Amino acid sequence: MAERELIKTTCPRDCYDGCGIVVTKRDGEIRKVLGDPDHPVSRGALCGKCAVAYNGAWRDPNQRLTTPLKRVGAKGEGKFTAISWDEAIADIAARTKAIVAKSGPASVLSTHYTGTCAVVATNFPNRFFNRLGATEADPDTVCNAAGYTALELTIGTALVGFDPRTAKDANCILVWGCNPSASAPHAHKYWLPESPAKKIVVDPVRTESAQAADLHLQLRPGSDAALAYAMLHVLIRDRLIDHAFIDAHVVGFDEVAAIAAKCDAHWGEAQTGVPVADIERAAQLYGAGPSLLWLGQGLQRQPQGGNIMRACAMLPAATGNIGKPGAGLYYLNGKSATRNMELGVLSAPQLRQGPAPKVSHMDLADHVMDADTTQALFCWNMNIAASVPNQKKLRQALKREDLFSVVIDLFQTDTADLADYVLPAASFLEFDDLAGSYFHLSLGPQAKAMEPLGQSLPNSEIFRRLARAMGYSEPELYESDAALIAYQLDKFKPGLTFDQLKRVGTLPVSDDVVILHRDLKFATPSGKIELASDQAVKLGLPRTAQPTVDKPPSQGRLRLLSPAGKWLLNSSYANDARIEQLMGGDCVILNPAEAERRQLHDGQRVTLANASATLELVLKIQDIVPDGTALTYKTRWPKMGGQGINVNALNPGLRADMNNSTALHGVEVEIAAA
Ligand SMILES: Nc1nc2c(c(=O)[nH]1)N[C@H]1C(S)=C(S)[C@@H](COP(=O)(O)OP(=O)(O)OC[C@H]3O[C@@H](n4cnc5c(=O)[nH]c(N)nc54)[C@H](O)[C@@H]3O)O[C@H]1N2
Ligand SMILES: Nc1nc2c(c(=O)[nH]1)N[C@H]1C(S)=C(S)[C@@H](COP(=O)(O)OP(=O)(O)OC[C@H]3O[C@@H](n4cnc5c(=O)[nH]c(N)nc54)[C@H](O)[C@@H]3O)O[C@H]1N2
Ligand code: SF4
Ligand SMILES: [Mo]
Repeated sequence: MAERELIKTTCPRDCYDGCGIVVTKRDGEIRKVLGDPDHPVSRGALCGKCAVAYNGAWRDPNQRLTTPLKRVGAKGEGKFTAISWDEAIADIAARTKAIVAKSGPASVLSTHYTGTCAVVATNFPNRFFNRLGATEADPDTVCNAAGYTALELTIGTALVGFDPRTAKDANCILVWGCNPSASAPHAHKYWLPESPAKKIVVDPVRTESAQAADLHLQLRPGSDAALAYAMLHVLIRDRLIDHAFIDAHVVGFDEVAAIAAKCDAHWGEAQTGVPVADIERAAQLYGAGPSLLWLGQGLQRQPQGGNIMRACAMLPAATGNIGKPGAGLYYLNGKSATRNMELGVLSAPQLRQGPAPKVSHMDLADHVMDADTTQALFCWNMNIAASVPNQKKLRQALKREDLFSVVIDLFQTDTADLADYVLPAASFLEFDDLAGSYFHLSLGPQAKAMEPLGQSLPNSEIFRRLARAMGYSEPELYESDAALIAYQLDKFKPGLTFDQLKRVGTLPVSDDVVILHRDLKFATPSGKIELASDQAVKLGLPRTAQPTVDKPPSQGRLRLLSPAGKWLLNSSYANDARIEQLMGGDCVILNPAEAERRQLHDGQRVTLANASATLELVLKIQDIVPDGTALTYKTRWPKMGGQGINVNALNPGLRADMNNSTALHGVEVEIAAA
C-alpha cells in the first residue's frame, strides 16, 4: 500500500482570503495541492487560479527556474547559461562591492513587493539591503500607499479594520471599490452571503459581487468623494447622525457637515451618475447600522484616491459605526497591528547606518534610466516589467548595458529576461514560514511539503549567502528561519510552536470575535477621528475631504480600469498553460451604447492608445461598465501576448493625490478598430 501523508499549509499569495491548504503526498511525492476542508475560509477548495497553478506551473520543473543563470547574450536577448550557486553569489557580491565603492550604496536599488506574503520570505531580505544602505523602491506605491496616508490622517492607522467574524452582527455591509468576486473569492462565496446584513457595492463595474448585492451603486470612476458627501447629506437630513459619538470621538464634523449641506442627493446624482433613490437607500441602510464599511484597494488607485478614502471614512465617523459589534471600517488588517506579531524586527532597521532613500514605483523607470542614481538593481518578490507603470521606458532602462541587475523569482519572467543574473527561488511548498490573510485575524503555517525544486532556495537563504560573500558580520543577517518563525509565533500566541501550528493548521488570534477600535482611542494628534486635519494641511492637503470628482475623459477618450481578474494573481500564473486556456484572449470591455457610438462590434480587434503606447486587444461588449469607461484586467506577462507590452504600457505613471502612490485606474485611452 502506498503511504499517504497529508500536510497542512497556507497560501501566501497577496490575497484577502489566506486559504488553508492540504498537500497530499504518496510515497513521498506530492499528488495534489487542495483546499483544507477544515479551514474556515477555504473549506476544501482553493480559488480556481491556485487550484490550477499549484498543481501546474508551480511544480513543473520545465516552467520553474532550477539553477542560477548568468547572462551570456546582449542585455534583454534572453540568453543565459547555468552556473553554480557559489559562482553566482561570488560574482554578484564582487560586482555589488565594486559599485558600492565607486558610486555609494544608494546607487543600489532594491525593488520588491508581495510575490509572497509569507512572513520571513517577504521581510528578511530587507536586512541585507538595510545593512548595505540601498535605495528602496517604496513598495506600497505600486498598490495602496495613498490609502495608507488617508486613513492614517483620519483614524491614525490603515492597518486596523474590523474582525470579519463580526459580520454576523451587522445589518449592512458596504463594499466600496473592492471586487471580492475576483480579489477575495471566498469572501464573495461565503462571507458576504452568510451575513444577515444587506449588502451594498459601490463600483463602476457590475462585478459578480455587485450583481449579488442588494444594492449596486454604479458610479462614474473617480466620483466617490461626491457620493460619500451626498450620502452624508442624506444621513444628516434623515437624522441618522450619532451626535454623542461625534461629540466624544470626532474632530471636524461641523466642517464637513457645512460642505455636505450643499451636496444633496440630486447634486449627488449629477456628480456621480447614481440615481437619487439609490443614494438615499444606501445612506439609510448604512445609517441604520450596525454597518461595516470595506474600502477596497482599487478605490484609492485614482487621481484623487486619498481624498476619496478620507471622504468615505466620514460615514462611520458620522454614524458611530466603529468600535462595536457589527461595525467598523476596514482597509487592511496588519499582522502586527491585529495579531500581536512584530513584523518590523524582520527587516532589522537598526542595521541601516546612513539615510534610507526611497523612490516611488511611479518614478521607477526614470530612476533606473539614470546612471547617476542607479548602478545596480535587485528585484525580488516582484515582476516589475509586468506590473509597474511606464512600462516601455522601464524596459528600456532595464536594458542599460551598464546597469548591473539581479532578479530572484520562481519563473523566467519578463523582468528576469532583462537581468544579468537570475536566481531561482523556492516556492511556498518548499520551505517553512508563516502566512495569513490581511482580512481574517488568523495565522497559518507555511509548511515545507517537498524539497526545493532543482537548486532553488528560499529568499532568506539566498540573502544569507549574499551577506556572507559581502563580508558582513552582523548576526541579524544570519538568523535562521526557524528562529525567526519561533519569535513571531511566540508573539502571536505565547508558547505556540511551529509543530503545534502545523498540526492544527490556521489558528484565529482569539476564540471570540475581536472588536477592533473598541477603546475609541485613535492614533491621531487629537486621539479622535479627524475629519478635519491640521496634519493634512502640513502635508499640503486640504483640511477636510473635498466633494470633488474627476473630469470626464477628454475628446472622446475612455477611462480605462484594469483591476484584478479571476485567473491571474497580479502577474502570477500568466505562464501556466491551463490558466491561459481558461482565461481566453486578452480583452477590453465596453457597454453596448458606447460600442455602438464608436461603431465597434463584439469580438473585433481594437487598439487602445495614448501618448504612452498602443495596445491591441479583443473587444467584448457587455453591459457591465458605464459610458465613457473601458474595462480590462491586470496583468499578463508582456512577452505572452506577442506585443511585448501589457496594460501597464498605457500608464505613464499617474499618481494619486497622496504618497506618490499609483492612480492606475485614472488612465485614459482612445479606442479604434485595429
Ligand atoms: N494595470 C494594473 N497594474 C497593476 C495593478 C492593477 O490593479 N492594475 N495592481 C498593482 C498591485 S496592487 C500590485 S500588488 C502589483 C504586484 O505585481 P507583481 O509584482 O506582478 O506581483 P505578483 O505576481 O504577486 O508577484 C511577483 C513575482 O513574485 C514571484 N514570487 C512568488 N513567490 C516568490 C518567492 O518566494 N520568492 C521570490 N523571489 N519571488 C517569488 C512570482 O513568481 C512573481 O513573478 O501589481 C500592480 N500593477
Ligand atoms: N484574482 C485576483 N485576486 C487578487 C489580485 C489579483 O490580481 N487577482 N490582486 C491582489 C492584490 S495585490 C490586491 S492589492 C487586491 C486588490 O483587490 P481590490 O481591493 O478588489 O482592488 P481592485 O481589483 O484594484 O479593484 C476593485 C474594484 O474597484 C473598482 N474601481 C475602479 N475604479 C473605481 C472608482 O473610481 N470607484 C470605485 N468605487 N471603484 C472603482 C474596480 O472596478 C474593481 O471592481 O487583490 C488581491 N487579490
Ligand atoms: S490566492 Fe487567495 S483565494 Fe486563491 S488559494 Fe490563495 S488565498 Fe485562497
Ligand atoms: Mo496589491
